[in-house]
Amino acid sequence: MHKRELKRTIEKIKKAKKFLLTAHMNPEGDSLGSQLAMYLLLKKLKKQVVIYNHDPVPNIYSFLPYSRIIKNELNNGSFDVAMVMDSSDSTRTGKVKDALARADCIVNIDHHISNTYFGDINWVEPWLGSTSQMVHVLCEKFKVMDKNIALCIYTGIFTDTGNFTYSNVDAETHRIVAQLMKYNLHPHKIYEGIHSLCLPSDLKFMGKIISSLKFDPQRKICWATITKWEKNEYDLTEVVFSIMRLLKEPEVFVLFKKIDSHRTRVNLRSRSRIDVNRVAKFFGGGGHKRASGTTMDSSLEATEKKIISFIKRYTNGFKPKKKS
Ligand SMILES: [Mn+2]
Repeated sequence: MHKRELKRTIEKIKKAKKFLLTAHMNPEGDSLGSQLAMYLLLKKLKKQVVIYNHDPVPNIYSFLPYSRIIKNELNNGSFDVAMVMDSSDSTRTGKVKDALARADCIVNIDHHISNTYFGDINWVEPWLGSTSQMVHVLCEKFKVMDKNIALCIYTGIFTDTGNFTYSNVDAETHRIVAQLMKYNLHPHKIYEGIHSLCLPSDLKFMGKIISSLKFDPQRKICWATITKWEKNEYDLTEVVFSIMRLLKEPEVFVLFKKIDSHRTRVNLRSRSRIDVNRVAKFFGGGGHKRASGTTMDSSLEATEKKIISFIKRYTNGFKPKKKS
């Protein structure tokens, strides 16, 4: 834990009065969970707090307490502190970036290894599984934990660890979750709320993706290309990866989504050895060692070629075990 930056964050929370909270675009469990937990913490300390996000809250996360207070528009006004949660770069906050300039101090609270240290205070813990876990540290410090905060933090940890299955899960993750469970949370309800919203058309679409999977067994890469990605309320990205992960051998998983004829979204995942943040970074993106992404200004076919050949080179020397 970065003690000095944590201490500076705590001092700011104590001294400042007006707070702006935000996180990255395309909100998910950790960005929403960490913002709402921070909101509730600051409210308990009698602070003025506004949450302002680029995108509306997806329906699947509307169960999070106070999710309705998140604003997508903001009037003029200034802030003592802007807290940017779960964002590797201030540009990832989208239109909120302009409002950040109206704060006296930017506190950057994040766990992405690709973080650019854009804040005045940069509390960045790349080895932690979620930003929500960082907010948990603050809630313990200020002794404000309650059922609503526990639900927000649980959701953030749960989603950013792939339902406690990623390699960023450790004993500490479970210790925290054990504490949160004292607040009478219902993991099965949270799971179903987030994961059981597929439509029959979604499953048919998944079938198409699965039948088009490609493999490089030597380099242990598995990938799919999608020419028509429906942006549904229910984001199928993680579902595709969880299906790919059923395969025993691959180390790297890639999803290529065509945006238009010259733009392609690339999502990367790895199991335990390959640092996909480095791959994404090389192509102008970023993220975590085990989960990252980038958007490229090239066609689906050209992007697929570039990324896969780069990963092949990157994993060169990464030979499958010989059968004895
Ligand atoms: Mn996160």
